[in-house]
Amino acid sequence: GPEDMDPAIWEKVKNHPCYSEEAHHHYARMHVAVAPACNIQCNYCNRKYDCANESRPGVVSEKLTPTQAAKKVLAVASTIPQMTVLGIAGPGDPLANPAKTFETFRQIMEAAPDIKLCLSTNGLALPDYVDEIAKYNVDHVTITINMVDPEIGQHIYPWIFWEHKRITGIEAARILTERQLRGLEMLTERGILAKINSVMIPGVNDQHLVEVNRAVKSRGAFLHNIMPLISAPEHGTVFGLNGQRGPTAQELKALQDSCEGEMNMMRHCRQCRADAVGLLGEDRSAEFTTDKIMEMEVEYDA
Ligand code: CLF
Ligand code: SF4
Repeated sequence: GPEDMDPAIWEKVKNHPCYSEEAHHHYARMHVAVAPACNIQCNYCNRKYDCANESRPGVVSEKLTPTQAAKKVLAVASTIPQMTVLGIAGPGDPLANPAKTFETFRQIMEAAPDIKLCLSTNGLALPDYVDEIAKYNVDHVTITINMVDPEIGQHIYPWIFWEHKRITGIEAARILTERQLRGLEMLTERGILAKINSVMIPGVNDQHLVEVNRAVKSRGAFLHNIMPLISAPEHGTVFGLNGQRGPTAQELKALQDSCEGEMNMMRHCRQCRADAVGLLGEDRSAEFTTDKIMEMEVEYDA
């Protein structure tokens, strides 16, 4: 709440449903799926769920151009007045699609300056784009960080695409962790709030996430969101096909509890879709398909 927070930070979080537990009862967020490409491979990926970069069964999201996305944002904002935050979180990595991501932000910033902009990334390209992120007044950036030890990272990430080459194994994980932590430091230096999402993968990084928590806290992360791997063969993820299990609710809570006190832990994440619309846990995306938006009377010139 406001009593235990720097007023400048409270201004940034008080109506962001992911950054404030209280706000999520009253304020809504939406995602626009403008970012199809990705620059890394995670063993838990199925490109349907985001921010979290998570894996759950579902319907493939409709991919939008920046102009369609801006139109959609205005249509939703005129229908759902509690809509305060626009996030770009996939279905790939927003910073692997920088032209589309930043053109979307530019159009929304011009057409609807009151809407807060939010971004979720795997962090590989983040150090290259922190200045651009600051330029569009993006106040909230989520980095998905699942390890700070390349020995562990090699079991989560089969490859990254980096400087025009595919890199595998420990070397790939080493570059990824360096870039993620440097990106976090750069955000902190600029006063941009950073949230860290981590996917808890039993037997792979579950013990290690306490160390991740310390590493991100010491670099100024505002909030840590440890989420369960959702793994089932029908989801088609590498982990699912390998029979890798997700954590139980008790295991997840025990880990979150052991990190609590070190820093703020998020416990109300709903592992949203790439095109989620509405309050957290509510999905109104079907009301805002491109066909329906085109029929709505929304004033917008790109
Ligand atoms: Fe979206 Fe993510 Fe921004 Fe929120 S979602 S880009 S920070 S506006 Fe939120 Fe959804 Fe959890 Fe993400 S509940 S998956 S933490
Ligand atoms: Fe999939 Fe996201 Fe990982 Fe890219 S960063 S492979 S989109 S989970």
